[in-house]
Amino acid sequence: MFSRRGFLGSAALAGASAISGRVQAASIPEAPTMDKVVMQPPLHPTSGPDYRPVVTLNGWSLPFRMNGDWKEFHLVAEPVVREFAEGMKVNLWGYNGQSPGPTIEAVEGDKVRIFVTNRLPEYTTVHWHGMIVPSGMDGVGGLNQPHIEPGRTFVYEFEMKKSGTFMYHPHSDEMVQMAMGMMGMVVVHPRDPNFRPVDRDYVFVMSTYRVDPGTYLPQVNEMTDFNMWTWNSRVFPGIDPLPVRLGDKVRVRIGNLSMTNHPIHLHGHSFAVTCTDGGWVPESAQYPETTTDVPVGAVRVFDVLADNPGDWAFHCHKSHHTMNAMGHEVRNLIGVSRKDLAKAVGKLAPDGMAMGSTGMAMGNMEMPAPDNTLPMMTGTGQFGPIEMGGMFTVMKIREDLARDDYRDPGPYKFPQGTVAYEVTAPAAEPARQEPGSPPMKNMKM
Ligand SMILES: [Cu+2]
Repeated sequence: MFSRRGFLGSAALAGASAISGRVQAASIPEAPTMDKVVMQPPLHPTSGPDYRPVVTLNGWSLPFRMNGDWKEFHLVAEPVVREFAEGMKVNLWGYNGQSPGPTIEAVEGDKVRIFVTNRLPEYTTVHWHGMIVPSGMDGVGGLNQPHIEPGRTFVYEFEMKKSGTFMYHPHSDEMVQMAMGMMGMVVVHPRDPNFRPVDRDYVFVMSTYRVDPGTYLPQVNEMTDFNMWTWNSRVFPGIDPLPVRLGDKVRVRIGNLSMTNHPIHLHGHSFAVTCTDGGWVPESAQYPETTTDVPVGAVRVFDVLADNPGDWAFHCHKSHHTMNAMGHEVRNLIGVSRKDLAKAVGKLAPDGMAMGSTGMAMGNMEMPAPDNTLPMMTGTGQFGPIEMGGMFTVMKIREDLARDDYRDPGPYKFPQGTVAYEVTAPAAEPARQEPGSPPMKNMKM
């Protein structure tokens, strides 16, 4: 799980209290840190009102401590190494050991005190996206507060005015710090546990990076040409599956702090968007969808009844977002004869490869890859190559999962006779319509 580190000595403490001046705390709370990239079990509340905690894909929730009637958290902004998927590690900036930072969970009406310590080489702030806070707590450096210089700790204090799903990120050298992975989610549970309860509650934030093959650092000045499309700074096949018990009501909360929109699609079901970063969508305004677009700088939350067992793809519907580091200069060669092409490509780039003349399926292809990058299309299922990357994972709906069991149940055991199959028998002559003839005229029934 997480480790606790003795965080601040007395010198830092004195500095911190000089900045905030109003902290009643005897000490700054310890800052837990995470060294794992797999989904941690939900953090059930140990005090205050009850709620069903969320689980963060490839992430965790930040533990808090009570100090009187204040809930106290401690975020540490710092350089981290994040594994995008096995075979690729990237130097990012994040919080408490990982990028994105831990999910902050609280309850509507809670008074929270969030300590932010800056361990970055430049100043930072934290903005609480979508949350109704006093202006001086809004975290826009220069506008609402002085920037937090390296080595300093600031305190944000506010009441959780409304329940819902929100985000946090710096408002200080924002382009660089967000391109480096500084972000996280905030979930505020309704005070009434009977308000739209669900059985499983997933949360993640989307971000994009340009990390050239063979390098370890995102290009922070990139504006449009990203090549790593991530959910919680992970790409398929590194993204956790979403295990679900058949019949569960499931909530999925999705934040978007990338620089483009993502149409998120779930197979096998229809769902309704029930919440945005602005608040809960009234039931009368909800409608069924299978894909919902998550705009830049927004949150979309959908609720779905998991009534269809199986392995269901769950992904961004922009097909270049379900790929990893791709070469953009690959030409479309479908239908082009390979004969002269191989010669031409060989002359230009001895190690080059051309897109196949029947498509790009790579199931049977083996190529040397440069250091620290990932294949464009990858992953293997029980029937062969999946050929995905980026923003793709699987919702695994099973009858035999326990209530709070989030372990990967493995591949779906398809009931006999329920999988699409090859036909080898000769085609019979079916009754068919003649072009131009009235419907059914020549049909022999
Ligand atoms: Cu996308």
